[in-house]
Amino acid sequence: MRILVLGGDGYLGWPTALHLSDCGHEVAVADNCARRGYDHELGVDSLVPIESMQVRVDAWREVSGRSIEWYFGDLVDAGFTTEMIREFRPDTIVHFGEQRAAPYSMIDRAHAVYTQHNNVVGTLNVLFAIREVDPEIHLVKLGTMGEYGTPNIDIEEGWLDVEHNGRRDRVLFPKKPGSFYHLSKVHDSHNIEFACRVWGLRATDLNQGVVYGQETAQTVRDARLATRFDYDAVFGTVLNRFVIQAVLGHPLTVYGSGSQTRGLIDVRDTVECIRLASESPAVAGEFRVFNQMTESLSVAEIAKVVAGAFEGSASVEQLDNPRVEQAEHYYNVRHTGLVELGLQPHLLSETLIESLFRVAQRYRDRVDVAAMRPSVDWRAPSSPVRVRDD
Ligand code: NAD
Ligand code: USQ
Repeated sequence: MRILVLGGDGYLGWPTALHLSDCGHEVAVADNCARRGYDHELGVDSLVPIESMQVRVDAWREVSGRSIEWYFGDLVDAGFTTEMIREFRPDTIVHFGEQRAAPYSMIDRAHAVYTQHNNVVGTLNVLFAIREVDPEIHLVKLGTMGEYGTPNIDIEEGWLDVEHNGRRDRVLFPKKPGSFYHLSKVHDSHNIEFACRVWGLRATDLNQGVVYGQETAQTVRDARLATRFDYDAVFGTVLNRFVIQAVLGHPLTVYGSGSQTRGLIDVRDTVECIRLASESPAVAGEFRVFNQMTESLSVAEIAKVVAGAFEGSASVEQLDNPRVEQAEHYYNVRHTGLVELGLQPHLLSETLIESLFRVAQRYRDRVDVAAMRPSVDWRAPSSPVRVRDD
C-alpha cells in the first residue's frame, strides 16, 4: 500500500512510518515541525535527542534500504495539503498531525484558539483533499479516549444503540471531553462522520488512550532513528513522566487523589494498531471507530506500577489537581475491534518497563527540573507558563 503519514515527525508518527515501511508499504511523511516549535516556545526539549527529518529518512535508507518520502508543510494550508495528496496518491492517509497536549490548549485564549484552528481546519483540509483527489482513500485518524470523558455508562466503540420513548437509533456515543484539545478531537470526529455519510468517504477514527514507551523494533536499529520522549508537564504523558521522576529521585506527581482512571497503550501497540487498521480499510461510506487502548489503570495504579518496577525507591506526592476532572468515577471501555483485527497487546503486567528506566537514566542530565512541575491551571483564564514568542 501507499501510506501517507501526517504528523510523521512526531512522537508516534515517526515510529509508525518506520513500522509501516518495514512491513513493506510505500511510505511518505508530512509535517510542519510545529512540535519542535512548541519546544522552543516552552523552553523545553525531548529527553532523548532527535535528529532532523532529513537525517532520519537518510538513516532509514542506510539501515533498511527502504526510502521514505518527506513533505514539509502545514495541513492548515489547503493548497499544500491537496497538492501533496495529489502527488503521492496514497491508498491510506494516517493522520497524527495535530497539536496534542491538553495543558497546551489550556494555557490561555491564544493557545486554545490555535489548537482548535490547527486541528479542526487541518482535518477539514484533509477531508476536502480526499474528496477532490480520490474519495477511495482510507483516512485513519487519531482521535482520543478523552473524547468520551468518564461517563457513568459503558463506553462503546464510537457508536451507541439507544432506545428513547419507544424508538431505537444508532447514534455517535455522547462526548464529554476534558480540555479544548480533547474538544478539537470531538469536532474532528463529527466532521469526519459527516464526510463519510454525505460524500461516501471511508474513515477509521482511532480513539487512543495515553501512550507510554519510547522504543520500537525499528527505532532501536540506529540512534538517529530515535523518537521523542517528552517529560515536561505540558507535553509529557503520565507514565513516561513517572519513569523520569523515579530515575531522578523525585516524587511521582499524582494529581489529586489519583483515582481518575485512563486507558493506556504501549507505543509498540500503537504502531501495530495503525498497520492493522490500514490493511483492513473501512468500507466506502463507513465511519468506523476503534478504542485504541489495551488496559485501564487509575493514576495511582500507574504510579504503583512505575514505583514497583523501579530498582530504587520511589515516593508519591499528591498535588492539588491543576485540571478539572472527575476523581471517583465508573470506567468500563469496550476495546475489542483492534484485537479482532489481530492485535496482541503488550500489557503492563507482562511488559518490562525497565527499558524505559534505562533510556531515562542515559539522558537524565538533559532534564530541566523546573519544567516537570505542572504549570497550567484549568480554572485560570491564563497560566503563567514560560512562553517565548520569538
Ligand atoms: P506529537 O506532537 O509528537 O506529533 C504530532 C505531529 O504533528 C508533530 O510532529 C507536529 O509538528 C505535527 N503537526 C501539528 N500540526 C500540524 C499541521 N498543521 N501541519 C502539519 N503537521 C502538524 O504528538 P504524538 O504524541 O505523536 O500524537 C500524535 C497523534 O496521536 C495526535 O493527533 C494525538 O492527538 C494522538 N494521540 C496521542 C497520544 C499520546 O499519548 N501521545 C494519545 C492519544 C492520541
Ligand atoms: N497526571 C498526573 N500526574 C502527572 C501527569 C498527569 O496525575 O504528572 C494525570 C492527569 O491529571 C490525567 C492523567 O494523568 O488524569 C493523564 O494525563 P496525561 O497528561 O498523561 O494525558 P492527557 O492529558 O489525557 O493527554 C495524553 C496525550 C493526548 C491524548 C490523551 C489520551 O497528550 O494527546 O489524546 O493522552 S486520553 O487521555 O485517553 O484522552
